[in-house]
Amino acid sequence: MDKLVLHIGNKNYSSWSFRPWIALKAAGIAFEEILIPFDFPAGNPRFKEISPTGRVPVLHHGNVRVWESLAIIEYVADLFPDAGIWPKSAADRAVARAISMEMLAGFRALRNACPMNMRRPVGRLDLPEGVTDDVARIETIWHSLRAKSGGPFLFGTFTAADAMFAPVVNRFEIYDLVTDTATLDYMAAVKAHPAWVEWRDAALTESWIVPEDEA
Ligand SMILES: N[C@@H](CCC(=O)N[C@@H](CS)C(=O)NCC(=O)O)C(=O)O
Repeated sequence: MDKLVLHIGNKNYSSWSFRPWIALKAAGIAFEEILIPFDFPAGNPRFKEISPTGRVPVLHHGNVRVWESLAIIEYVADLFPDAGIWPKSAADRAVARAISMEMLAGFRALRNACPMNMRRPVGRLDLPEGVTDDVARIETIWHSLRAKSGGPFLFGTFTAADAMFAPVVNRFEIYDLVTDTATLDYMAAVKAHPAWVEWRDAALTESWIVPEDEA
């Protein structure tokens, strides 16, 4: 089989790159990673060469190009159906996909006001309207799924659903958005995952600064 090549942006900032990257790593799937930094004021022209949308992440697999974080995860899950990327039961998979799509399409107030930033020291912001509602909805999702599965992750073991919410764990922490013990327990479980640690450690060695992501 051709090798999987995942193109990503800066590990410090690129939340959409982080999602498929951590899903593949956690599932033990081998891939090559090519990091293209946002080190130009108007984006990096190389994004347009590798990705139909000019955005990362994008997966190259032989002649196949897959863009959009969730589509990349789905493609790899199709290639490796036994890797446990999605939960085992059809009912759980449906819920996992539903909340992943909520993440992809929603939580805009939180995503816009509170960019992922692995090296930002913890500190609160004046939050615009909508962020509190986004945080509450995410906590409801996390609590109900972990109560049902028994944790430590949303569906017990780490799945693509946890991957889709991984950047939110960083946002909740660095902008000091949550205090609930069950929420903090879930965040601790995600942050202790070896794939999270590998990404974060690499992010901390990066020197690129993107001013618009420094909230
Ligand atoms: N919906 C897309 C979002 C991709 C996206 O917005 N990527 C950002 C980086 S996190 C990007 O490539 N930005 C560069 C640009 O817009 O020039 C996905 O899920 O993959």
